[in-house]
Amino acid sequence: MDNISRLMFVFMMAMAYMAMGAEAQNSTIAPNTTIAANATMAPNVTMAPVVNTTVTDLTVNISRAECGKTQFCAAVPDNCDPSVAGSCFFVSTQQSSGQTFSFQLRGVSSGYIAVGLSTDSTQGGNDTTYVCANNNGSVKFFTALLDKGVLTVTNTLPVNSMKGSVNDQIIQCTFSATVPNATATRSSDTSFFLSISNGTFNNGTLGSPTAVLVGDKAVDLGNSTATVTNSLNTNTTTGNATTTARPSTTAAPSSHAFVLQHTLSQALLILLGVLGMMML
Ligand SMILES: *[C@@H]1O[C@H](CO)[C@@H](O)[C@H](O)[C@H]1NC(C)=O
Ligand SMILES: *[C@@H]1O[C@H](CO)[C@@H](O)[C@H](O)[C@H]1NC(C)=O
Ligand SMILES: *[C@@H]1O[C@H](CO)[C@@H](O)[C@H](O)[C@H]1NC(C)=O
Ligand SMILES: *[C@@H]1O[C@H](CO)[C@@H](O)[C@H](O)[C@H]1NC(C)=O
Ligand SMILES: *[C@@H]1O[C@H](CO)[C@@H](O)[C@H](O)[C@H]1NC(C)=O
Ligand SMILES: *[C@@H]1O[C@H](CO)[C@@H](O)[C@H](O)[C@H]1NC(C)=O
Ligand SMILES: *[C@@H]1O[C@H](CO)[C@@H](O)[C@H](O)[C@H]1NC(C)=O
Ligand SMILES: *[C@@H]1O[C@H](CO)[C@@H](O)[C@H](O)[C@H]1NC(C)=O
Ligand SMILES: *[C@@H]1O[C@H](CO)[C@@H](O)[C@H](O)[C@H]1NC(C)=O
Ligand SMILES: *[C@@H]1O[C@H](CO)[C@@H](O)[C@H](O)[C@H]1NC(C)=O
Ligand SMILES: *[C@@H]1O[C@H](CO)[C@@H](O)[C@H](O)[C@H]1NC(C)=O
Ligand SMILES: CC(=O)N[C@H]1CO[C@H](CO)[C@@H](O)[C@@H]1O
Repeated sequence: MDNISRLMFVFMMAMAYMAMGAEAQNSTIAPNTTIAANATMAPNVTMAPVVNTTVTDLTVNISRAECGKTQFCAAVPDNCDPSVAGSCFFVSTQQSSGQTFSFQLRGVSSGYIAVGLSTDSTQGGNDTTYVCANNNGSVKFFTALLDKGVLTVTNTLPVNSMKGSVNDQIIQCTFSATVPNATATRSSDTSFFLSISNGTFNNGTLGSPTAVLVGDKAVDLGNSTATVTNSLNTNTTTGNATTTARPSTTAAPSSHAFVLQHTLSQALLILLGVLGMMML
């Protein structure tokens, strides 16, 4: 009897060990458990990729050659050509994958130009804004949130591959950005009310943006054949910020925490089982 239960105990311990081993092996395959461990403490924190604020020189003029083909475009005046001198504000987006897009932005300003993504028709309420500023003749890139007519620089939004050029008052920049999930617009995760604006950049401070284009409807940035009408053409309303419920850009951190809990509770169950067997 004693030997049998001892054998059973060894057997069960081996089983438990193997089970834990298998789970552990699996969790090493799964990405970045260190983030997951911390994520239980801060489940809401945006898991932004490494933000590289280095801006390299853009040596070509942005063009509208791919508009309607591979890129969604918006411009003021309508369909203006950004590749030649003159007052043309232009933005294009091309989907790389999922929520990640290549952006091209071009406009006229002594300070900065910016493209904003809003999930509602009102500008503000912490709209994601990508800013390209003329910093003594070269482009300085910012990510910012627009609320109540004020840009708050965060530089935490996931962007990379920034390029830029300044030619007198013509500012151009290109970058890759992972846009937030536009849950509020429903039709698509990548549909936004798009805006283009400019403003002053003095002593490193972004002045309040002046809208040049505000989209009349939410457009899917990944739909190259979509078009946007500038609602400022007919009606110049200054966007007064309204407080709207905004989807928080959450990472999906809980799965690892779950695996960890799962493993622990399973090990506990097995141990309890072994203990139970020993009592018999
Ligand atoms: C690893 O996890 C996946 C899903 O999370 C599961 O399908 C698979 O069976 C697991 N493998 C092992 C060895 O536990
Ligand atoms: C959790 O993250 C915070 C800041 O993000 C850091 O200061 C802290 O050391 C982290 N804790 C662990 C256990 O990794
Ligand atoms: C995010 O965190 C805030 C408080 O920090 C909380 O009120 C909110 O419910 C959280 N949202 C999600 C989606 O977890
Ligand atoms: C940032 O980007 C520039 C140009 O793309 C690159 O040369 C540099 O190594 C990057 N820095 C880091 C820390 O990734
Ligand atoms: C590029 O843009 C600049 C400034 O807008 C303009 O002066 C120049 O002629 C353009 N180059 C070409 C090749 O169109
Ligand atoms: C913004 O663009 C408008 C229209 O081209 C221009 O009149 C204004 O001077 C620009 N703002 C700045 C700060 O350069
Ligand atoms: C915008 O963000 C700031 C700082 O996170 C917060 O204090 C403010 O309430 C937010 N505004 C809206 C409308 O969500
Ligand atoms: C965006 O959010 C919606 C609703 O929460 C969800 O169904 C969808 O899978 C999310 N999309 C992405 C790409 O995260
Ligand atoms: C910029 O800063 C300098 C010195 O700090 C100050 O004299 C100047 O008035 C500032 N300019 C603006 C436009 O704020
Ligand atoms: C793209 O936009 C066009 C024009 O608005 C529309 O007809 C088409 O259905 C859209 N395509 C998708 C996949 O949403
Ligand atoms: C703008 O449009 C709104 C309704 O769409 C209207 O009530 C308002 O009078 C218009 N403003 C101007 C300046 O035309
Ligand atoms: C397994 C895995 O995906 N590890 C990644 C964890 O995150 C670092 C930096 O963010 C990556 O370099 C690793 O590849």
